[in-house]
Amino acid sequence: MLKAVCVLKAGDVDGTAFFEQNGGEPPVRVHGKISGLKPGLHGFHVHEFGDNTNGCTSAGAHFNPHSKEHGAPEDENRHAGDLGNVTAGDDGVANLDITDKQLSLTGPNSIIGRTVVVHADPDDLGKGGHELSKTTGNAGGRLACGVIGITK
Ligand SMILES: [Cu+2]
Ligand SMILES: [Zn+2]
Repeated sequence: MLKAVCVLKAGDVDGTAFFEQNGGEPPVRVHGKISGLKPGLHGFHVHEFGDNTNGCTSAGAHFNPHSKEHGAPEDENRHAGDLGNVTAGDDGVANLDITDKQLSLTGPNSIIGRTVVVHADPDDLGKGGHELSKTTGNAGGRLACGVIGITK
């Protein structure tokens, strides 16, 4: 079992995402929780770089090794890093439970050393008709982020 973890912390936002992959084969399961969010949907992505030197901005764009358009997690045409939205309840807590076929913790397109970002606004999954829909899902500012690291 390959395992990785990411701590997201900024301001009131505090979260942990755990990643697990059995034998290097899809899918990757993501679980954990993020607190301190505004109730509702928040875009949730793996971004290209594990660089937080200038905060979450230096994490770059969505991880997109196959040069595809931004999309929903269930779309074939999506960035590898497109994990859709997390949903915070009235208590501001989002429980993560994602099973994804395009992420990997091994090989040339491993997400180890890249950054997870949780956004201020909902990801429109490429379907919002906004000029940013096909690149970012128009998910707004980067609330908190963290680099994905190997764990035992
Ligand atoms: Cu993002
Ligand atoms: Zn994307």
